[in-house]
Amino acid sequence: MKKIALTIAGSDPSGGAGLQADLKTFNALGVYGISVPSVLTSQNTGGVEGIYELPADFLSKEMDVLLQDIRPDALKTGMLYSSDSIEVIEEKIRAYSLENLVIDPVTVSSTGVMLIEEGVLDALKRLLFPLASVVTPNTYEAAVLTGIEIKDDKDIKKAAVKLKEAGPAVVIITGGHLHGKAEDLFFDGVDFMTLENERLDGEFHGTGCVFSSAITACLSLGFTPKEAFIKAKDVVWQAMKTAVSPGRGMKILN
Ligand code: PXL
Repeated sequence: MKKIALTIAGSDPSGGAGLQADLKTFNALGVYGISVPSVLTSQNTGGVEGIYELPADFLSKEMDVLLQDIRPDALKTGMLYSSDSIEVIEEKIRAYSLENLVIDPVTVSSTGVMLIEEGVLDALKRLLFPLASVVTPNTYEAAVLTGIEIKDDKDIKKAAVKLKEAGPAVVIITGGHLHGKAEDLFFDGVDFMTLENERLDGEFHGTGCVFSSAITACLSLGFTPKEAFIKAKDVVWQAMKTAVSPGRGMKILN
């Protein structure tokens, strides 16, 4: 049997981000994907128009019914709209002793639409970060989560150290672009490691989702977080180079 990865994330009908992007990424890495929608969005490649959160008791039921049957080797969370959802997810991770948790602390869409309610980042930090193997904020999310204004490489490192204090085994801050390159910083409490790529032209949708789901797939396959980071960076880069434009808006990784 293949390894199994679970995504708990929002639905993006355009397939660029959210659980659809996660499932495609799991599949591309040879991992069997399962998914629990936390939120439905109405959106196309031009942006998010509407958000409908699944009620917490239904999220709870989705997870129970699935997890009583299938045990994932790794899991990730993406868009979580409310603290109620986060409380349910924390309870299930503990109840089913789930391991290899990756948290993508989604805050805002590529087009600037807020994807979370007040209090969500605090709940994420307090309830889920201590359970996480890897958290993958981008520089904007790292700044919001830590209150550190990020202007240079030193600030990114400071934010990584502060996020590590919230309990995850590894912090990866993506999308530093202070030298005109796409730079990601890995920190495991001891070592820092930076990987960089050239920037590609155009607006891409779902890079954060593909990155964090590639890490999740790699953890399910038994990679260390550092090996997962290196592989996921390459997966995103390759998928950006072969991106498609199914609609009139942003490019979608493929
Ligand atoms: O890219 C962040 C993101 C995650 N999940 C869903 C989204 C988006 C951005 O639009 O719609 C469902």
